[in-house]
Amino acid sequence: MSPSDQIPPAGSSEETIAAIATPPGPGGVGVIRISGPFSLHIFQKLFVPRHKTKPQDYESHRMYYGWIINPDSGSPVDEVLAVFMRGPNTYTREDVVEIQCHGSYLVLQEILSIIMAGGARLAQPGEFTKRAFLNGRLDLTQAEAVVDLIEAKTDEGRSMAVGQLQGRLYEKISLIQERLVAMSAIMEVAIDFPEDETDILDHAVLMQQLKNEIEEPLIELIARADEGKIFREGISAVILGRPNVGKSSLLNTLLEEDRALVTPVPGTTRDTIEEFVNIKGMPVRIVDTAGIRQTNEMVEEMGIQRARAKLADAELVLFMLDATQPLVEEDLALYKSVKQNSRKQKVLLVLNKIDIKSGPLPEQYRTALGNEPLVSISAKEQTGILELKDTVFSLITGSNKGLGWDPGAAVVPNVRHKDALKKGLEACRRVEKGMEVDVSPDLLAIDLQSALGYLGDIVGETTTEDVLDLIFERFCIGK
Ligand SMILES: Nc1nc2c(ncn2[C@@H]2O[C@H](COP(=O)(O)OP(=O)(O)OP(=O)(O)O)[C@@H](O)[C@H]2O)c(=O)[nH]1
Ligand SMILES: [Mg+2]
Repeated sequence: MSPSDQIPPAGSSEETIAAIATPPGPGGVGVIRISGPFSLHIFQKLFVPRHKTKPQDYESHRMYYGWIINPDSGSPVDEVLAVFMRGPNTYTREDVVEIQCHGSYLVLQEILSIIMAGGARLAQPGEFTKRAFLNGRLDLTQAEAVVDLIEAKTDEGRSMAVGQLQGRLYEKISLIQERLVAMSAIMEVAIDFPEDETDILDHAVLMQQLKNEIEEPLIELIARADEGKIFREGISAVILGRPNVGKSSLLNTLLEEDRALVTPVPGTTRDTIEEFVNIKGMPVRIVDTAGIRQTNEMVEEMGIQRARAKLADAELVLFMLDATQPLVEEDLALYKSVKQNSRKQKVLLVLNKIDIKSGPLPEQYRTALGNEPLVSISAKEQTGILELKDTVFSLITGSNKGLGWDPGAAVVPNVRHKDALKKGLEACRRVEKGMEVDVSPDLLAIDLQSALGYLGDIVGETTTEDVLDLIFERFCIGK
């Protein structure tokens, strides 16, 4: 039978999938990826190589130059370079073809639709990586690292993702799994030979092993997850203050570009504006908002509502004051609403325009604003910005010395991993308690198995389909 007789029905895992792998918009080069058993078959129907090549003669991992032709009309579509890679030495472990054409969205769309007419179906987001995982090329932590790497916003986040992609978390988890398996094996022997149970189960020794070799590494990983979260996902900081204090000027200064409109007219910013800023390796989403005051103007009022809504999402409030003005009722009312907000964020007072009026904080401010940390800056002259960044960093991380660990070398679990690690740790602690009161080995074995199950969820051995779907939904199409 020729491959064309065998194109599998829709929905089968044998289906060949295709997608545009490069982002939309014009670019020098665009890439289309095809993966599955019919990749080469589909490809050779639409590709005319410069040097005539029979389908069976395509060499794996070799670049071919030629033209993509629409097989129906015979008309040329684009001049391309293409590579056929025979599984299993590919990203998905399946047969893969990658076509590099000119980076025009129309060209890419046209080639993709010809490929689909040839028998492939459009890949779902993350489906290439999901296949790589299902075919055993990556464990689940490595698959997740692919998204982290694509989405990393700072060097620290990037190096954490690379470490995980290299399998560092997987190795750590595997080692703990091995130790749990060894301990379970001892339990099994004790269950099988109850008369020798006391010789086999030396609880003092086992408990020590459990603590040192299993629980301690778990505790260490859990702690690192909290520190890592802010570098992987970043935090959100909202700039709040009454009109004209210089909020948009601060956003622009932090971004080092004229992102938001700045004018002397109070009420300039109407919508919220959000951009990422790298603060000592921590991706911080800075949200500039409409100055908050009483207004009858509908658009401004909508902006103010948005500003208040953003307050609820933020981990940090940069509460901005104008050093050239006395505190007014509007400042105080706003400050009060920040403090009463249920989220109880950290607040940093930012006293702006010190290029016009410097000096210590007026007593009136301190009495009204309590003991919040304060930095004095000039958004316009860009003074005090380093101190502002340092203070933001130490408020969030609780340290002013920088990280204290190397994200490139550390193993940093994410929130999903942390959750499973904690459950695994709880199961181990149940084993420990059980040993203290001499419960029977079959009960200890149950908790050991449950700990193993949680670690299996992390690396993808026992993860449920729903969780897998959630993880791969985060990917873009073509990855
Ligand atoms: N001298 C001085 N002027 C500043 C400073 N920061 C902002 N300004 C000026 O203050 C005015 C208001 O600045 P914006 O950044 O638009 O203030 P805003 O808080 O975003 O104002 P709204 O969007 O209306 O709420 C502009 O004329 C800025 O040039 C500063 O540090 N020093
Ligand atoms: Mg503004």
